[in-house]
Amino acid sequence: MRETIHQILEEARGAIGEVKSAADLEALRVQLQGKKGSLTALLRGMGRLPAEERPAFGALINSARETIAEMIELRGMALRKAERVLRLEAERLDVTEPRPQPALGAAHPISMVLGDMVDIFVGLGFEVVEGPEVELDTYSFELLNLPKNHPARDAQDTFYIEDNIVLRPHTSPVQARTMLSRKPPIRVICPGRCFRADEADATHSPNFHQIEGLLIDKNITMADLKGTLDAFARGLYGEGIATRFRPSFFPFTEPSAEVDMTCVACRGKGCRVCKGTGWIEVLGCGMVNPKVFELCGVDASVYTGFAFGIGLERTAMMKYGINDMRALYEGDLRFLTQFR
Ligand code: 2NL
Repeated sequence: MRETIHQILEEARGAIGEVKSAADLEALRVQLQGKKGSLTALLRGMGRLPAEERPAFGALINSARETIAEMIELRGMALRKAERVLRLEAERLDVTEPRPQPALGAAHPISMVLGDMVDIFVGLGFEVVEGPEVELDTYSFELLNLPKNHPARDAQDTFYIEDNIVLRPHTSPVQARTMLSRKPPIRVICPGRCFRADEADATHSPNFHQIEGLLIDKNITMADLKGTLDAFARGLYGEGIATRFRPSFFPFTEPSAEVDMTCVACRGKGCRVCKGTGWIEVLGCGMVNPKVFELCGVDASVYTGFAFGIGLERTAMMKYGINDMRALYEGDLRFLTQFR
């Protein structure tokens, strides 16, 4: 009997030592300690022993059971520790490991010239104001001295949503709203998206961008306008860039002018870009028409002011040498990321 118990213990020790995982150890434990285990079988067979020998054998078997339980417990601890080490190693995250770099984007050329212009005008004391792209006819036309039946209001040029609602064809409605809601002095620039019913080609897009500026105070003259635009031209393209005014017409300004800048490509010498003239047309401007002041609640006997409008597409094309406006809207990243 002692022999048998000794043998059972040695077999258990060997089997427990060979088990390689906590799950296998549990299966072995059930086998060794369960109803079908060899010790259990011995215990059952005890009935055949003489009564006086039973307690000693019972104690012997129980001690063997305890020894096996201890061996299982120790092996279990060792296995769980080893498994933990493996798991931690597998879960280890090296936060210093270099990763593939995500593709770097670039600001859109329109956004870049917009940023440049806003910086310049903010430096001159202007404030950025924005307004809705879907506008009332009143702010888009009526208050800007573009009465009903004016050719610029033609449905051929303007996107109409309803009789009185349009996609704004310029950002002037933002200035009209500003004049109606504030008292002079006013110094604002109004950048934003505008819409006109044009066919897309190399120089037109039904959706384009503008910055308009408006300055109103006492004793503002065309000299202030000229000085402001000179500072703008130098800010955008550097020293040595001048502006030149040519007479023009806009319903909202009087007098009105179109403004050329020294050609940036040849610095005024004359080249293909400026068709030999040394000048490039960049914007339209003028002294605010007293009629517009009257409609927008500004006292024209006290205040004068100037306004201007600049197309961002034109400016971006000039600055970056882009010859087709459609390239700005096709979303080809190989094209768009080359200007950063
Ligand atoms: C151009 C010409 C211009 C204005 C815009 C304006 C706005 C108000 C009052 C007076 Cl509320 N004027 N805007 C004035 C002159 C020219 O834009 O060729 N833009 C691309």
